[in-house]
Amino acid sequence: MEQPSQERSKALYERAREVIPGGVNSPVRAFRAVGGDPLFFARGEGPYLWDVDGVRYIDLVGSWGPLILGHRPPAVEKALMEAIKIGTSFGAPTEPEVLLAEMILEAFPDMEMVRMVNSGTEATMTALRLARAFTGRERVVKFEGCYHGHSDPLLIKAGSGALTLGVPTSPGVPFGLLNSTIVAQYNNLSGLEEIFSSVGSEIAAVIVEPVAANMGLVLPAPGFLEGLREITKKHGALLIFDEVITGFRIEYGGAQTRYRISPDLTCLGKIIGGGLPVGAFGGRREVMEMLAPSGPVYQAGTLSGNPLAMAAGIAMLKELKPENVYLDLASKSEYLIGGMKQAASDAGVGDMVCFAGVESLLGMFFTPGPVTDYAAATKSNIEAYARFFREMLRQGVYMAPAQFEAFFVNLALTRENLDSIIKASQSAFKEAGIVLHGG
Ligand code: HOZ
Repeated sequence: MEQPSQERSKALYERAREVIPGGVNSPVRAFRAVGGDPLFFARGEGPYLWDVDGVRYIDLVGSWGPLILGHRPPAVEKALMEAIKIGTSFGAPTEPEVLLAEMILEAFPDMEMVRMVNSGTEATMTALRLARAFTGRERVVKFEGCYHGHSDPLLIKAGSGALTLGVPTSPGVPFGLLNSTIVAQYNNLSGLEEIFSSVGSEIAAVIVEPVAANMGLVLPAPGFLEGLREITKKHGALLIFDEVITGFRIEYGGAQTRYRISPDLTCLGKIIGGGLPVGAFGGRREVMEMLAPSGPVYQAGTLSGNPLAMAAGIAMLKELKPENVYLDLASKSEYLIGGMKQAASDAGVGDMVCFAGVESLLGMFFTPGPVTDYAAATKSNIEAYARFFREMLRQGVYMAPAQFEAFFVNLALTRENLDSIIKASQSAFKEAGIVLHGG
């Protein structure tokens, strides 16, 4: 199968490897899991990305989720242009921070206060510190295959790039933390109950992706999130929802609104900055008021509440507010997943592939499934995914360059784009079938 020219990407990759470890600033981008060299992108517009060799791709990654409106949505671009005229960073309070905080609290009715940071990693890292301080306990529970950024206590049995590269527990994480982070199985409430019945009084918090989207896409089983709420409440531990991917994505108020669960703390990320570097965490007032300067728990940052990120976030959330936005996203997603299922079945691999989706957050495994946890997710045939990915790319569709990620539908995708993706998947599933059928 002939690939479009990647001459300039290759040259840039060569240069990059001299000056950036692995040639990339975030590991999954290196294409190690799918083979070939990474693409370097020149620009994006609406549903498309163009690489530096001028090849156009329909984008199903959307900067790993935040680009719900597609690339360069006019409202966000206009807000950024206005903001840039005023100044790019003050390291001091500004009005847009207050407005974005109000908008977030309106979207998440159980959140009473919110603090802006610069990334999802910072949000989850600080949420844990806060939970420890609030409860006076040290240990935290996370679920195998969930990814909450790359702070030490959370880089244990982690998903996403860590799983893709085969280092779910990274070297460099202090040995002592292996004891303070307890790893449980996603969707297994009895396992969690056992943990709590033996060391419940030491557990400060349970942190979870309410829809796990970093080991591929794994949905919460009915009752799982309710069970987490019940168990944590019973034992006086906090429940932290990492909604970096699901917040404002699966609906305006995130997974907690959809599944009607009220966590104690919520972490948000890039979506609330329309793709600019930003994160936030928020929750109950009595917990949040422990943060400095109201309380003693320290967290700070010159770029926290950065005016450009705030302006982009406010514009983005305004665009997401009308109700039909999520209906439109859902109908595009349904159409896409229906077409891809049909394509898999036409290619003779329908019973060897399983799909999952919540609104515009989609996933696919090359295993019959069901995939309910990390062990099942890692049964996916990653060579089949790699072949599928390469054929999609050859046909101009850019998907996540790793099996253990989700894919994301955006509002800029037209029916014609969706049909092109489905058409490309017909031959991509055939390619994957060569591996799946042992050819
Ligand atoms: N680990 C991120 C996705 N879950 C990838 C981030 C990136 O490469 O930009």
